[in-house]
Amino acid sequence: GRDSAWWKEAVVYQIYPRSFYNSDADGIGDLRGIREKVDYLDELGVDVVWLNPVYDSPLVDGGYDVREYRSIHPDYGAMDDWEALRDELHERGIRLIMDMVTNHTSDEHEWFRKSRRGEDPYRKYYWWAGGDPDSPPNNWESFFGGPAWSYDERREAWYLHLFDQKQPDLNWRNPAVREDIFEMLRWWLEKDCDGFRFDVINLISKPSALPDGDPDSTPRGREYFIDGPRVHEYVREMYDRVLSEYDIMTVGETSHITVEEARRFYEDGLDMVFTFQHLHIDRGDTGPWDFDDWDLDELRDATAAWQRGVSEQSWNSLFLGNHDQPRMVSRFGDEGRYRVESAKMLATYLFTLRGTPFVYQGDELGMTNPTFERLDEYRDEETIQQVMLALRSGGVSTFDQIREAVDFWSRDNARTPIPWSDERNAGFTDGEPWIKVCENYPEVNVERERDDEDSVLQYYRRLIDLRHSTPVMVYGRYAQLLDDHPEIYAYLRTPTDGSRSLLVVLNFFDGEPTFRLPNDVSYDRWEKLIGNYESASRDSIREFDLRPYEALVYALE
Ligand code: TEU
Repeated sequence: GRDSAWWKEAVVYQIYPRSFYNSDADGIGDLRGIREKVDYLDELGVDVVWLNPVYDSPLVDGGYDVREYRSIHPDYGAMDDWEALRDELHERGIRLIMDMVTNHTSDEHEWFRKSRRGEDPYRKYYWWAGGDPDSPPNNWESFFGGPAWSYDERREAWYLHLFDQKQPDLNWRNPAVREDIFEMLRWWLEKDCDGFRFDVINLISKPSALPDGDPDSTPRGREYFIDGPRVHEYVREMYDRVLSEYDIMTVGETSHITVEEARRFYEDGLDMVFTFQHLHIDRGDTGPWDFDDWDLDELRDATAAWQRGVSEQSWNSLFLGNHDQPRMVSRFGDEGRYRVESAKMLATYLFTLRGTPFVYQGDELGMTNPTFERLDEYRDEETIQQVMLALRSGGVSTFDQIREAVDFWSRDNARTPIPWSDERNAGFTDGEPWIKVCENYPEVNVERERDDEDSVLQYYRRLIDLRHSTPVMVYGRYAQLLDDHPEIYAYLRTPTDGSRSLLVVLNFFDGEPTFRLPNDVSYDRWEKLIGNYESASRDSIREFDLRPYEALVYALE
């Protein structure tokens, strides 16, 4: 049954392979590199590894442009390296889930090459539309900026791409497309992979009429392709025909989704989805690269909506960062003076809510955004395209004018190599790294944090242990306290089975506010389970002052 399941109790660790560890001095992280570091994952205590795409690909979008689903890109190794990694992980009891990109393929995928030549049975594998080569079929926009349509000279027709023009969207209305995808999923499951993270799964269905979108929305057309008309039918079919036959974990990436939609995906058979409301609180409204201040009310409201609306009825994922987002400590904490304290506080938030926590590689070290000095230090295609668009549109005339936005949002913030030591290139490679290393690696690195009891890394280990040994941390109900405190986020996790409750108190800023436990919360005994400062011996937890970014978890009996 789904009431208690291994994936609810699991802690997931996300690996961006290009930046994890380089075993052969070509400057690019690889599968053997990950294998050499399996001890590290084991010591950390994680249960599942989610691997970002490693398939054969022209790599215009970090591998989210798949050329061949059943093979490994030579940058990362070969299929036997993947098998060896899988075995090594399985020996330690760590599961391995793959990133599955099924909304689109690369334009170099065989299906698209044949489709563009009009060859059967691939002719209708993508979204083709005829018409004037000067005007696209509708006004839809790509998530990477610019029109979502490109004209293909060979086929003399337009094709749809919600991302890069080298990422044409598959036509899921065509049953043969679904059949081919299902077969490919089965192929990976038969190879003993333990599940999938489904890339942009809520974008796979589009209305066949392809109507124009509201001109004021970003990206234009979103009301038609986000949670499109047949999306649940497709996901359910995928579950019924493939996923339901295996003991696996699945998580759908679903941007801009509502609470109701998230519950429906769970009913369709996905174990959980990634929601983004809490990562929209600092987005501005004048375009994709605008940013804004956020306050604790916004974070609490977003978190609570999902805790109440999804986690209790179905199941939720918990995350504050991934390979597309700024580093969580730079964004929601303090990357300067209180880097260590705030990284630990945010981790406490992540691990004490109801749902399955996802740790993005490097967050367990308290990694920050790097400083890129020049445009040519960026590697991410989205970053480069958005900058070019801004320059071309005439809104800005130099890179420096949009520098701040790029510094803030570029996906490369999260893609710098894992700092293993304070040696050259942070011990990531003996060659030249494919992207610069973050400049604070002499301080922020694995070797140093391994030896330091007070490091962010050691705190993550303790949190993961605690989660494994404390069922109420996984299954307890979320009961919010102090509904509108501007600095303190506090909640109880209350047991469904009569065990102890948890009290979680998080100071989200650098002030020293006073915490007051509401009078209706009663208990006989209390015990501190974890916190990010030396224990103050306390006579009572009814009222106390917090230190900057302090996080405290108490068990109440
Ligand atoms: O991202 C999907 C997504 O919603 C993007 O709009 C993302 O939020 C944006 O790029 C952030 O700036 C997924 C993958 O995680 C991403 O790496 C891929 O580029 C994208 O799908 C296309 O496959």
